Amino acid sequence: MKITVLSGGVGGAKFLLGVKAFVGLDPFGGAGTDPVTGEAATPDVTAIVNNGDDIRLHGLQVCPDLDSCLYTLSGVADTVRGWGRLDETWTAAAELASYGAEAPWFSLGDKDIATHLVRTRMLDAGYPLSAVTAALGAKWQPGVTLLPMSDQRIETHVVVSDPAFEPGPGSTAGAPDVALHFQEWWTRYRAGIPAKRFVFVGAEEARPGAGVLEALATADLILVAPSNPVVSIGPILAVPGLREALLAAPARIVGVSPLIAGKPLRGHADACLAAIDVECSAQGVGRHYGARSEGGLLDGFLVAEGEDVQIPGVRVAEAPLLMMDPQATAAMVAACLELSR
Ligand code: FO1
Repeated sequence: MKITVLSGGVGGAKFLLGVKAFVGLDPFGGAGTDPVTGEAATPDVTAIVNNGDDIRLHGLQVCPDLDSCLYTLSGVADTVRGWGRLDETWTAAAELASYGAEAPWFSLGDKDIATHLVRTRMLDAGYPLSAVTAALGAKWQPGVTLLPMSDQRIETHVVVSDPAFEPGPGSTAGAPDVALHFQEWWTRYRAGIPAKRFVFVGAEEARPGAGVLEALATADLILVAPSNPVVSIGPILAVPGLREALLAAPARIVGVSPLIAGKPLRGHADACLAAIDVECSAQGVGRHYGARSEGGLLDGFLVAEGEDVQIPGVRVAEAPLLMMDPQATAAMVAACLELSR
């Protein structure tokens, strides 16, 4: 069964571990080999991954959500820190900070830098991000086809009141608006400055990445991971042509609530939802996504137990949503499949 997942962030990567377990793969292993031909099996699972978090730092292209998938799905992610590599060291980052180099609030681990060097070298040689991601996957064997939502650069920027604003003596002027790169808002300010709006810079000129439209057209089931609806799923839906492809897809589309009792498990989905005036609840997110029968995204929506959620045009079911381990997450996927029938 071919499953295509819209995914971003750390939650999305953890969800993909469960999707792999659900289709019978070792969650931390590769796609295995075809029992007949003995060749590497083509993964049954494809993830369309947000690359709006990407940032160019020290001349390197960093793709946090794609790297979360690569590292998590091959078992080398640091699940305590929540991002980056296990057994990481920070020698280069410390040296960069000692030079006063840019963005000391965004630390690149030494092992992680190797990924960015290889990726940047290939991008500079003209390879699209989708080809670069496939090349990195050859080493990591994530067991899932990882597709950037777009091969063009899209950057999420966050409009806030300028945090560095110093009113002049006697001046009563308020702080002007500034656009921060998402990563500065997310890591330097911990999403602590109210976001006035999110801008997906470059989205208008972008197109779906290689393989994305096909992954939606050929899926037997499309899942929306319990990722941040605004800054992980939002940028994916902002790529021209993607919403239309989702509406036209033959497969059912089932989302998983990223909130339990109105709280995100990690990250700052609450701050993001507040910024777009969406209630921080499963109902709020479900209605924000909307029913596909009315031009929205969902046919079904899986919410945590005990949540009273009604969304016109969307079938809702309850299930335990704590992704404690791949098996627990696989049970969530089974519940999504049930909903899709
Ligand atoms: N998150 C932090 O809170 N602080 C960091 O210094 C940081 C560095 C970093 C480097 C590479 C990378 O792939 C991710 C990194 N993250 C860091 C996490 C990142 O902000 C998030 O993973 C996503 O962008 C949010 O989904």
